[in-house]
Amino acid sequence: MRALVIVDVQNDFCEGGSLAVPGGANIAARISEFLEEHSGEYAAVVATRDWHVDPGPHFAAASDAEPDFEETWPVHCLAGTTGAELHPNLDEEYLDAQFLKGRYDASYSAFDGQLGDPDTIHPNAPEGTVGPYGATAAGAAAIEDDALTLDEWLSERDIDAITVVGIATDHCVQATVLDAVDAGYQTKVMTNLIVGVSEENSKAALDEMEDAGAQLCHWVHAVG
Ligand code: VGL
Repeated sequence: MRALVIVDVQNDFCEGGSLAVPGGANIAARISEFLEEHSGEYAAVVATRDWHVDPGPHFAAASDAEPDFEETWPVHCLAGTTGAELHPNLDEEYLDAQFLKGRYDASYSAFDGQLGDPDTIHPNAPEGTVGPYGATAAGAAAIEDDALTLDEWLSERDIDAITVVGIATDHCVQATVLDAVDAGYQTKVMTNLIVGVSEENSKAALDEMEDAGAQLCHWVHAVG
């Protein structure tokens, strides 16, 4: 059984966000079109979200430096804030679960994610902000201590194959695909439903994913 894993289609990674990847908003819309046609072919559809509170050197601001856009980044996707919301072009109605990653580290891979409930305001949610950048305390608390990992959640559903789409080809998509292959999933990447930070690094990332054993494929939109 196969799941679709939608990686980090969040406001901060799209136009207008703090770490905007050009083409992000368009990819969000294309993924929604794909879901409309094909969501029924997947045993599950899940989304990941970067969900930072204080991820150490992942934020250049931690060392008062400028981001290099390869290993250090502008502040982005703070837990509980607008920048960490799924982009409005992504149709959430198809999502079976969301996995949150990176509260206290970089966590590029979806397999670092844990099941979370980020958009529900719980009556006992803590108030105010937490950490140096303004993540909300409620957001930081949106992952239960014993929350399932993505791998556990997929295994419980006998899912042994995944297709990956989303942002960014040369970072979180790549890390997710390489981890998926390592964990034994039959892994596909849909090359026209991803977008990268750097064109050159994205090409290299796709080569690396293919060399690792992932299958590159693309969505052929139904005509008419
Ligand atoms: C990502 C850079 C920094 C991603 C996350 O989602 O690919 N890229 N943090």
